Amino acid sequence: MQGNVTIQENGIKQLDNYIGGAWQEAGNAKYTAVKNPANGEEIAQVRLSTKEDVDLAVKAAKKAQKEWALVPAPERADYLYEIGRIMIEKKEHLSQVLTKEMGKVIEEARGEVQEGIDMAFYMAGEGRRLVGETVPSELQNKFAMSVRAPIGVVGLITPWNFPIAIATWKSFPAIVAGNTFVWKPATETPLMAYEMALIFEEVGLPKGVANVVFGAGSEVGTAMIENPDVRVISFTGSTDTGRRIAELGGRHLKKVSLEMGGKNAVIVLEDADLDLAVEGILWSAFGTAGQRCTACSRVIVHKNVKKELEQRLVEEMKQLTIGDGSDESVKVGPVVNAGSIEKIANYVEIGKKEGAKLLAGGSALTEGELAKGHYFEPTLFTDVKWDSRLAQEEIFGPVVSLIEVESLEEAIEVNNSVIFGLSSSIFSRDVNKVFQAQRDLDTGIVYVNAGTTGAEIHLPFGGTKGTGNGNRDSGKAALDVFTEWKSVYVDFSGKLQRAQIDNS
Ligand code: UN1
Repeated sequence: MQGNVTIQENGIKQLDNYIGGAWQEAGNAKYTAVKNPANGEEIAQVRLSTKEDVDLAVKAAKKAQKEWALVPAPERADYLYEIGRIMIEKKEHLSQVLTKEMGKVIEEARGEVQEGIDMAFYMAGEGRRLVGETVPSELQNKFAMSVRAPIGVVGLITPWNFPIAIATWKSFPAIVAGNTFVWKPATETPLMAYEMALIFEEVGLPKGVANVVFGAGSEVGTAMIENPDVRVISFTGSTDTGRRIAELGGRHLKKVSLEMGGKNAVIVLEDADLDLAVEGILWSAFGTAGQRCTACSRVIVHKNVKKELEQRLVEEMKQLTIGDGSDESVKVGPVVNAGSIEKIANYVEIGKKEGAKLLAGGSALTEGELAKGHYFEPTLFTDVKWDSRLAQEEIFGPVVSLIEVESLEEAIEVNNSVIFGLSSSIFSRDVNKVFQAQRDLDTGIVYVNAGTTGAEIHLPFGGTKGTGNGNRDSGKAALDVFTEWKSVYVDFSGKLQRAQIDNS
C-alpha cells in the first residue's frame, strides 16, 4: 500500500516526513530509535528533522491552503467522514500499535482510538454548521453578520500520552475549518502519526493539507513557531515547554493555544458512596499509569471517612496487575521511559522527606521480565500537607497523595490551591454540596460521582490558571482556535451611512 518507509535489514521501519502528499527521502537525515516502554524493544526509527524540513512542510501547506479554503466546508467534512470510517476499520491495528509504542493497556488504547473516531464524525458534522451570527444593523438597509474564516497554516505539537486522540482534537477542526497544517508528534510516539499520515493519504486529502514532520521540539517546534507563514500554534504538553512556546510565540505575534499540566483532585465527602469513590480514584489515578493530564493525583478526603478510604484503597491496589499492556489481563502498564521512572522516584523521596506517610507502593519494579521495561508501582501517600511539593507539583506517574480536610469549603480551597486547573471531582450524595462544588471548583472540567478522567470529545477540554491560556481543545470551542471571526457589513441603501453618527 502507500507509505514510503525504508525497512532496514533487521526489519525496523525508518519513518520519514509526510510533506506535500509525498514521503520525504531519507537523504542524509539523522534518526533516533523508538522503543516499546513495556520491554525496551526497538520498534522503529524516526527522523530527527531540521529547520529545512519544517520550512519545506510549511511551504507545501501554504501552497495548498488557498485552494483548500475555497473547498466548501461540507466537502472538506467528507474527508473526515472517510477518515473516521477507515479508523473504524483499522481500530484494532491502531490500538495494538498504540500500546506498543506508548505502553497504555490495550483496553485504554482502544478507548483512545475510539476518541479519535468520535472526533472525526463530530468535526465532520461541523462542516454543515460552522455557525456564525446574523444580527440587525443599527442602520437602515444594512445587513450585518459574522462568519468563521480559515486562518491559514497551523502548527500542531502533540504529546506522547494521547498520541492519536489529541492529534485528532487539533487536526480535525483545523481541516474542517479550511486550514492546512504541519504536525509535529512527540518523538516517543511517531508510529501513531505515521499511521494517521497513511490514512490522510488513503482518503486522498489534497496534497499539502496534512503534513507530518518528526523530530525534537527544540529544532522542529522552534522552527515552526519562528516560520512567519505559521499563524497558529496548538500545543499540548508540559508546562515548561508551553511557557517557552508562549514566550517565543508572543515575540512572533502567533496565536498560541496551550494545554499543559494538571494536579487533579478527587474530593470524598463523608456522605460519599465509598465503593464508588474507590473505583473512581483507582481508575483515574492508575489508568494510563497516571500519565494523563487529567489523572487524579490528589485525594481530598473528609476526616470522618479518611481511615476507611485509606484501607479500601490499599486493599484494592493489591489487585492491580502490572505488566505489558498488550496482555488483556494487565491493569497498569509501564511509564514512558527511564527518565520518567527517575522523576517519579524522586517525588517519592521528596514526599518522604516532607513527612508524608507511604501507605502502598513507592518503588520501580525491576524483577524478572519487568526489568526490561519501565514500571513503577501504584503508590499511595497519606497525611500529605496540602502545600507540600508532593501535593502541588505534577508528577505524571502512578502516585496519589491523600489530604485530610474537615469541610467542603476546606476541600474546595485545597483543590484550588495548586497552580493548575484542569480537572476535579467530588463524591457526595448531597445535591446542595455537589452544586456548590461545581460552582466553586476552579477547574475547566468538573466530575460529580466519577473520577477525574473521561472527557468526551463534544465538550470543551482544557483548564484554568497554569493549565492553559484560555483556549479549549475539542468540542465546538476548538473551532475558536482554528478560525478567525470575520464581521461582514453589507450596505444596500445606496448612500453613505455612518455608524454611531447617522442614526443618533
Ligand atoms: C490528556 O491526558 O491529555 O479525559 C487527555 C481523559 C481523556 C483525555 C485525556 N479523554 O482522560
